[in-house]
Amino acid sequence: MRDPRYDILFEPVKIGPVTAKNRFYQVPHCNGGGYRDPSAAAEMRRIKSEGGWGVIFTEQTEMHHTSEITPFIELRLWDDADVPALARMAKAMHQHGALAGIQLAYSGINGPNLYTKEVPRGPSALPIRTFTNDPVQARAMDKQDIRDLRRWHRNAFKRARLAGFDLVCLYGAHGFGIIQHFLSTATNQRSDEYGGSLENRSRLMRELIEEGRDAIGDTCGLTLRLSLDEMIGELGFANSEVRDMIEMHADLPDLWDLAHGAWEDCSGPSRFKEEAAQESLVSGIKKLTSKPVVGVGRFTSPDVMVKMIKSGTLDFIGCARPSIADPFLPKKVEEGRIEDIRECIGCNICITGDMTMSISRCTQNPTFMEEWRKGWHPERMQAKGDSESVLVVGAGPAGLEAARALGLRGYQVAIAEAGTELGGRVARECRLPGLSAWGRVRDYRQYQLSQMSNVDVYFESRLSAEDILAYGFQNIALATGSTWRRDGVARAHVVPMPVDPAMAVYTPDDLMGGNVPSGNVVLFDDDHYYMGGVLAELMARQGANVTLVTPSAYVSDWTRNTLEQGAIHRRLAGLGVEIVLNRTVTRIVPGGVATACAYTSARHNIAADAVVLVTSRQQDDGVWHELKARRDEWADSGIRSIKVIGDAEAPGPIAWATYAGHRFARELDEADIGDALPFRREVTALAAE
Ligand code: FMN
Repeated sequence: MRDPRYDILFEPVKIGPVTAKNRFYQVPHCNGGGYRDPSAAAEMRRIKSEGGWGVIFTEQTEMHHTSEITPFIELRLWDDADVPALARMAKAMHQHGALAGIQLAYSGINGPNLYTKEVPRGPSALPIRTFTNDPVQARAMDKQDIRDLRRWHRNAFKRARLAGFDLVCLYGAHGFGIIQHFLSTATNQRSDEYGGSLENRSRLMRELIEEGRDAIGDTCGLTLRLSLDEMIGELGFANSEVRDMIEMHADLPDLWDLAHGAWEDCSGPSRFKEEAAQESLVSGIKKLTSKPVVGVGRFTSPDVMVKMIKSGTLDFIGCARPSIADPFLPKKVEEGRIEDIRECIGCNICITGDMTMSISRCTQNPTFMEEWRKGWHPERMQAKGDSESVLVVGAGPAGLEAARALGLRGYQVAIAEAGTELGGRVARECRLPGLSAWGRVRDYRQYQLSQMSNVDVYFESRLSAEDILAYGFQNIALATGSTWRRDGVARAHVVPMPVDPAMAVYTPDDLMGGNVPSGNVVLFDDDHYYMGGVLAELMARQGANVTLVTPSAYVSDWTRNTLEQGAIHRRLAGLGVEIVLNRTVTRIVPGGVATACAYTSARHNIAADAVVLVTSRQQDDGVWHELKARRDEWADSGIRSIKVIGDAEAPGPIAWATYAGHRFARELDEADIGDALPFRREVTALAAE
């Protein structure tokens, strides 16, 4: 039963000619699938319809071939051939009563056109502004180009309508859309009627919307997505001017969709941004227009959502990441199952699917983008197979997810944890600066397990191979985790690095265990994800004088894929951490470290009282090897299967561990598929010769 205080979230709201059944609005988000995996993307959106969202959008859809963002894989609406796949997506969104929305993007100076080889166009002749700094420039559009662009938009609107969408959103946010490029004096340096005054800079936007309305007719709503502040200083389209523009064109679109800054500002990870972080920037805008307003802010708490509506700040609760972590968020609020919400942890691993052109993952929801590929549902598991019992050894993210999903299937599950708390690495890492929300990986599963009568948890149970053989469980999952290496082995050193035995050498496990060095500390980061930067922050906050040395050209290099690399660099620099890039620690010597430039033979020593090695991890798989060696005893012990999963198999990010746990649970007792591909995929059909 729904708590009446959440009733307001379930009121229907009109968007132009259509009505959303509630205020839960899934804003556009890509998923790494796009045009390459349209069935996977469509099924992912269908699941959100089942989960109760009132509005569901596609990701950005390239609306014309003269503006595309290869290598990133988004949707395309280049010509009629793209309509059927999009129609399937719209149908999937509709299945449980959501409004289906498509976001149209003309990327202007954000589209390098690496695939189509077309010359990019923008309001002014400027270099393409992409993550990848492509050596390409856009030419300034003349009047004919603008007329062409308006016609292309009308065509795209008609195709979107043909595909069955109820809402079309023009993308003018995150520095990614041509509308923003015209609105901002940073990118619009024109002197004709499309440049100069705010009225002139918004002319193209007005023309596209007015003409778009004629093209889509009166059964489809038209929305506009803008950033609340471009966040690039004086020349940018700043919050005050955004407000002026909204006041000037108050009722032009059917809804104002207010995102923020560049993508990294808008999708700020929990390490740097709280829930509802944009509240002050969006507050008051509703008073400038009679049209509904949607805003974002990693909303996972229904109470915060209610506050946003009741305070008159927003009409719709926009969610991207929370809808990925829990596609059933609205349904759970509706059914009064608040504790069952699988809250987004704000790690931004979902974004890495897009950034690495692979396919998205979610730490909390391992079924994300596997709904079609593997037939995985985020809330349901198939019934158990023909065995009865499973012992899960280790209660880190892999073990917890395995136990939860196995419990749902109906197995008798015992989870044996060597320590005194659940969570494994998550329990340790969520105590590091900025990572407290990561504890939700544990909290969600801890609560779910507490509700299952067929799952028992045992603490202080460090099991030996002997114990496991004696206990009589039919299936065993070994999720025993990993330990950070103390010998420096990773990428720069594939064999142990020379270490002076008198020097104090620490690993991330030492620091997470409370053993934090002070004085002059060198941290060598050859891991390149978040851990090095987080530990440098921890030590600096505790007063150490930290020098972070990394062979990479960026501090915490891989976090460019989670859009937080800039924020990490800024924070460390602000804390006085000295950042030494393109340099390797070659050995630990008396009184410090010897280093070498990554490119030249330049060498120098850095003095240090202590050295922290953030390099790689070693699997804690001793029990697995013992059990493997005793394989001929398994049958007599009643054991049908033993599998090592998660970090104990091969260390990776937390999302890899929850995925491994989930996969183990899905595949237990299932038929062996041999050499067959373990997922579905789409293969381009070639015409027969
Ligand atoms: N915003 C867009 O306007 N178009 C996109 O295609 C798009 N892709 C995104 C992909 C991912 C994986 C994520 C996490 C966000 C994306 N965004 C995109 C931004 C979101 O729409 C949203 O504004 C932002 O993530 C903040 O909302 P949240 O806190 O609910 O995630």
